[in-house]
Amino acid sequence: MNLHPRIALLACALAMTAGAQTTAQDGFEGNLLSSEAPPGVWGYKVEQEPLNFFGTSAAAAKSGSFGLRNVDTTTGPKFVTANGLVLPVASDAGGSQHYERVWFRGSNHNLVSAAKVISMDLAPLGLPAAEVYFEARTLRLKYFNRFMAESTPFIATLDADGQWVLIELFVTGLGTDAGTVALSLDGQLRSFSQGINWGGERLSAFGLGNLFGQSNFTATLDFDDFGASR
Ligand SMILES: [Ca+2]
Repeated sequence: MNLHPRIALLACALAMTAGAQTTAQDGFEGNLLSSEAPPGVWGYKVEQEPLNFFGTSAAAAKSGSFGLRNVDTTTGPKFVTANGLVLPVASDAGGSQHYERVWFRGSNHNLVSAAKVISMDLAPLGLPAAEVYFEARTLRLKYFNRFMAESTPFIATLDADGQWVLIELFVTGLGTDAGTVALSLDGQLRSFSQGINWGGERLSAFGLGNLFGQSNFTATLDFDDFGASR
C-alpha cells in the first residue's frame, strides 16, 4: 500500500505524539553540556575550528533571551566538524522512530561549500539516518541506508538570506528494511521517502551546529528551540 506522503507523515506524527517521550529540549537559555552545573542536555561539543565563535548568544535568539550561534570565519583545506553539539542516544534498541526539530537561520555565507546543520546518526554504520545541509540559500536533505548508499531526495531554496526556518526531521523504521524519512519546513511537509533499508541499525546520536563541511566554508549559523522525541 502506498500512503499519500501527507497521510503517512500525519500517521507518523500522531504515532509519535501518542507515545512520545521527550528525549531532549534546549532553548539555549543556559549551559549546553550535561557535565556543567546546572547541567545542559548535550553530551559533548566538537570544536575542530576553535577560533570560530560557538556558543549561546542574544543575537541568535528566536525566543527567550538566547540562541545558539556559530560564527565560522576560519578557512583551511580539510573537511571538518567545525563546531558541533552531540547528544548520544545510548538506549535505542532499533525498530524505532525519532523526531528532531530546530529553528535555524543562516547568513553571511561565503558561497564556498556547505555545512551540515542537523543530523540523526546511525550505529553501527556511523553515517546519518537523516541530515540537512545549509548552502547559501538552500537546505539539502540527505540520508544513508545500511549499505552506505547516499540519497538526496530534496533541496529547498529559501526566500532570503537570514530567514528563520523551522526544520523538522521524522525518521521511522530504524532497525528494519522499511525505514522512512520525512522533512518538514515551517510546518509544511516537503519530502517523504520510504522503503529505506536500515536492518541492524539503531539511532546513536542527535547532532546540531556546523557538523561537517569543507573548512573553507564561512557563515553565521543561528539555532533556537531544539527538541527531540521518540
Ligand atoms: Ca532561546
